[in-house]
Amino acid sequence: MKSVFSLVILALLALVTAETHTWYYTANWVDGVNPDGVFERRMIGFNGSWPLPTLRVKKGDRVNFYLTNGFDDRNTSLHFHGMFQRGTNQMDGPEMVTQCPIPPGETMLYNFTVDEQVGSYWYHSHTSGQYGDGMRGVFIIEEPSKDDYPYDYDEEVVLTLNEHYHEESDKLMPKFLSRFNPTGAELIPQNILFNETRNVTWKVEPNKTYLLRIINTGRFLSQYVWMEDHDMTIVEVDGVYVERNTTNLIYITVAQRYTVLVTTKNSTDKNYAFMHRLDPDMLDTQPDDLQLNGTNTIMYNEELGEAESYDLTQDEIDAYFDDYYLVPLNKEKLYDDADYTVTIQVQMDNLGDGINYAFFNNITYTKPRVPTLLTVLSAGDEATNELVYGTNTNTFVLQKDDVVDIVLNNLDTGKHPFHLHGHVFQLIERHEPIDDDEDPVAFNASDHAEWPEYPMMRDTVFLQPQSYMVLRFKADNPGVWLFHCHIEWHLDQGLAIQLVEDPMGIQNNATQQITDNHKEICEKVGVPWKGNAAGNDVNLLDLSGENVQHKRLPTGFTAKGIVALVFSCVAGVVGLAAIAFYGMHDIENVEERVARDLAIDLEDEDDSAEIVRQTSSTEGSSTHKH
Ligand SMILES: *[C@@H]1O[C@H](CO)[C@@H](O)[C@H](O)[C@H]1NC(C)=O
Ligand SMILES: *[C@@H]1O[C@H](CO)[C@@H](O)[C@H](O)[C@H]1NC(C)=O
Ligand SMILES: *[C@@H]1O[C@H](CO)[C@@H](O)[C@H](O)[C@H]1NC(C)=O
Ligand SMILES: *[C@@H]1O[C@H](CO)[C@@H](O)[C@H](O)[C@H]1NC(C)=O
Ligand SMILES: *[C@@H]1O[C@H](CO)[C@@H](O)[C@H](O)[C@H]1NC(C)=O
Ligand SMILES: *[C@@H]1O[C@H](CO)[C@@H](O)[C@H](O)[C@H]1NC(C)=O
Ligand SMILES: *[C@@H]1O[C@H](CO)[C@@H](O)[C@H](O)[C@H]1NC(C)=O
Ligand SMILES: *[C@@H]1O[C@H](CO)[C@@H](O)[C@H](O)[C@H]1NC(C)=O
Ligand SMILES: *[C@@H]1O[C@H](CO)[C@@H](O)[C@H](O)[C@H]1NC(C)=O
Ligand SMILES: *[C@@H]1O[C@H](CO)[C@@H](O)[C@H](O)[C@H]1NC(C)=O
Ligand SMILES: *[C@@H]1O[C@H](CO)[C@@H](O)[C@H](O)[C@H]1NC(C)=O
Ligand SMILES: *[C@@H]1O[C@H](CO)[C@@H](O)[C@H](O)[C@H]1NC(C)=O
Ligand SMILES: [Cu+2]
Repeated sequence: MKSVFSLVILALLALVTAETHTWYYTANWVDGVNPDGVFERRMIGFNGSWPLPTLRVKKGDRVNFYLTNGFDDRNTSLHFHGMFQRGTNQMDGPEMVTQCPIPPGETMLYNFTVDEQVGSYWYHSHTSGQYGDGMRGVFIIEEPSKDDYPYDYDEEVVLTLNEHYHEESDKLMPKFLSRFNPTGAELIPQNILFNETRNVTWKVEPNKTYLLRIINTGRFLSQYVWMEDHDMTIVEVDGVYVERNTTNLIYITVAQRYTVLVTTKNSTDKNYAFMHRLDPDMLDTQPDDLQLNGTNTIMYNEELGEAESYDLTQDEIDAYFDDYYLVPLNKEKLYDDADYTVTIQVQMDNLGDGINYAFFNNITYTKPRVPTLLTVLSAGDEATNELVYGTNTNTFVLQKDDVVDIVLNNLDTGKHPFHLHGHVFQLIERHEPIDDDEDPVAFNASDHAEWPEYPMMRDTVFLQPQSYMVLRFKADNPGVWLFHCHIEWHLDQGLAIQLVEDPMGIQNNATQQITDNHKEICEKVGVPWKGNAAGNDVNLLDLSGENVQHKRLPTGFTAKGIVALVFSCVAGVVGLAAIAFYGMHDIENVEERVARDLAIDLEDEDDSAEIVRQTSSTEGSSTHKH
C-alpha cells in the first residue's frame, strides 16, 4: 500500500517537473563565415547564426521544435540523431522515409518526448548535403539532477569534431555522383575542425574532473582523438552508459559520441596539446596541402601560450581503443538467438549511367514516391506485404518484438559507419579488416566467434574493410527506421535499407497518425501522403511508375571502356586539371579500381588501356602526382 502510494507521488512529481521546450528556428544560409580561418564561405545556420545552438533538455521533457524552411530554393528536414521516437515515428526526420520534405516557407513541428534516454546526441538535416554545409548541432539529454549521473565530475564540456569543405554540397555532390568519377572516389575535404573552428584553447582548472562530450558531426571521416599526457575514461557511448574504461586514444566515426572523464593535473606549470586527426585510410588520395592533424591547447596557464603539437607513432595510432570491448553499465545481456536475420552485402558498382553507386545486395536505395511511414498508415492489411514499399527501397518488414540480427558483409575495401534509427543495437561480432589484396571474408553462422555476455550497445558502429559484423536488436519500437551508412557520399549513393517494424502496431496507434501540420507540408510540397511506393492508393499491389535504379551496364561494356570514355571526355571538355580535381590522381590505379569494382580482367584489352596511358602522359598539370 505504502509503496503504491509513493509510486503515485513519484509519478505526480515527474509530471510536475517535466518541461516542454519550445524552440522556433528558421534554417537558411549565413554569409561570410570562416570556420577554419583560411576561407570565407556561407554555412547553413539557424536564425542568421552559425554554428547552431546546443539544445539541452532533461530526461522526461517534451520537445516542440518548430523548423521553418527559410531557403528559397530547396527543401529541408531535421533528424534528432539517436532519439528512439517511440510512438512518434513521423518526428524522426529522414525525408521520404518518415516525412514529406519541408518546402520553402513552410514550418514543421517536431513534437516528441525524451522519456527513456540520456546522454550526448545531435541533430542535423536529413536532406542531402545540408548537414555538411553546417546544418548540425548538439542535443544533450541530462539526468533530472547531476546526482543521478552514475559518475562523479566537476564540469561538463561539449566538443564537436568535423571535416570541412570549402565548396558547397550543391557543387560537390554532382561532381561526386558523376560518370566522370566512375570509381566513386569521395571528394577530399580542405580542413579539420575542432568545435567548428581550429586552434582552440580549452581553459581548464587544475585538479578537476571534466565530463567531455565528444561528438563527430562530420559527413565523411572518422577521427583519432588524443591528449598529451592525459587519459580519457569512457563512460558513455551514443547515449549508453558503460563501465568505465580508460584509454589514451579514441577512434570516433561520423555520428558517434564518446563521453569521457578527464582529470586535470594538480599544477599549472605546463599547457598540453589536445590533438585530433582525420583517418587517412578513408581517403582515396591525400593532397599535400591537406592538414590531417588539428592541434589545440589544454590551457592551465595563459601566460605559457599555446601548446606544441604532440604526435603519436603509427603503432600507437593503430592501438586505438576498440569499442567492441565496452560493457553497458546496466549489464544488458546478449539477447536471445535471432528470430529473423537480415543479411546484406555492401558493394560499390557502376550502373548504366556510368555513375558509381552503393548497393545492399543488388539494390541501391531509391526514394519511393510516398514516404514509407505514410504508406504504412494508408496500406491497410497490405502494410505487412513488403511489395507495397517498392522494389528499390530495400524494405524489410519486422514482426513486433522479434530479436533481429543484421549481418553485414563488406565486399568494399572501405570502412563504413552504420547507423540504425530508433534503436541502439548490440555489436555481437566484428571481424578484423581484410587487406585489399585478399578476398573479402563473409560471416558464417555455423562458425562464428564466441559472443560476449554483455555486448557493447550504441547506435552507430563501423564495419571493417572486406570484412563483416553482426548487430542484434529487439524490434520493440513500432516505426519505419532507416539503417544506413552515415557517410553522406555513400548515403547519396544509395547505401540504405528500411526496416518497417510492426506495421499494424503503427497503424493502430493514435499517437502515430499523420498530424495536420505534416499533411499540409505534403500537400504544399506536392508529395502524396497515401498510397504505395508508386503513389497508387487504389491498387496497392500495382507499383507501375515507382522510382527505380538505373539499368545495369550492358554486358561487353567494360570498366576500361568507362575509364577511356571518361578520360577522353574530361580531357576534351573540361581539361585535365579537372582529373586531379576529382581526386583521380593516379590514373593507373583508377583503372585497376574500376576493373576490380566491375570484376573485369584487365589483361584482355590492351587497346583501351593504351588510350588511358596516352591521355595520362599528355598531362602536365602540377597537381598530378604519382
Ligand atoms: C528565430 O526567429 C524567429 C522569427 O524569425 C523568432 O520568432 C524566434 O523567436 C527566433 N528564435 C530564437 C531562439 O531566437
Ligand atoms: C589556425 O591556425 C592556422 C595556422 O596557423 C591559421 O592559418 C588559421 O587561420 C587558424 N584558424 C583559426 C580559425 O584560428
Ligand atoms: C522538394 O521536394 C519535392 C518533392 O520531392 C520535389 O518535387 C521538389 O523538386 C523539391 N524542391 C526542390 C527545390 O528541390
Ligand atoms: C502506442 O505507442 C505507445 C508508444 O510506443 C505505446 O506506449 C502504446 O502502448 C501504443 N498504443 C497502442 C494502442 O498500441
Ligand atoms: C504534441 O504532441 C502531444 C501528444 O500527442 C499533443 O498532446 C500536443 O498537443 C502536441 N503539441 C502541439 C503543439 O501540437
Ligand atoms: C565548444 O563549444 C561549446 C559551445 O560554444 C563550448 O561550450 C565548449 O566549451 C567548447 N569546447 C571546448 C573543448 O572548447
Ligand atoms: C584536489 O582537490 C581535492 C578535492 O577535490 C582536494 O582535497 C585536494 O587537496 C586538491 N589537491 C590539490 C593539490 O590541489
Ligand atoms: C592531485 O592531487 C590529489 C591529492 O591532492 C591526488 O589524489 C591526485 O591523484 C592528483 N592528481 C594528479 C593528476 O596528479
Ligand atoms: C600529422 O599527421 C601525419 C599523418 O599523416 C603525421 O605524419 C604528422 O607527423 C602529424 N603531425 C603533425 C604535427 O603534423
Ligand atoms: C576495457 O577494455 C579492454 C580492451 O581495451 C577490455 O579488455 C576490458 O575488458 C574492458 N573493460 C571494461 C570494464 O570495459
Ligand atoms: C536483384 O536480384 C534479384 C534476384 O537475383 C532480382 O529478382 C531483382 O530484380 C534484382 N533487383 C534489382 C534492382 O536489380
Ligand atoms: C561454415 O562453417 C562450417 C563449419 O565450420 C563449414 O563446414 C562450412 O564450410 C562453412 N561455410 C562456408 C561458406 O565457409
Ligand atoms: Cu559508407
